[in-house]
Amino acid sequence: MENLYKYKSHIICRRFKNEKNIDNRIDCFNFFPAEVVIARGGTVTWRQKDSDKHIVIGAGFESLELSQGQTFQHKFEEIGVYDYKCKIHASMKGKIIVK
Ligand SMILES: [Cu+2]
Repeated sequence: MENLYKYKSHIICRRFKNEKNIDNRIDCFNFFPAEVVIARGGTVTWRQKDSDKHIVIGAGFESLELSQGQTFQHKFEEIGVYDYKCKIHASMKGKIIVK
């Protein structure tokens, strides 16, 4: 369990254990928290706080081009690990772990 959470130098990860709904912010060219654990059937909400536009893309989900203030939601029905990134800025990466 413990090794599921990795701390990266420029990204702060918070722990969410079996929470149903997660708010995820896009800010300063980072996904924060970059890695979250949710329960199966949970929804992740990405809140775009950055002045630059971003597109969230992962296996089975893709947002529109998000401007500041916009949000994107995806419900995760299947257990698994979902890596995602920004379609515009490849260095922006995140991970959703669905249990
Ligand atoms: Cu981006």
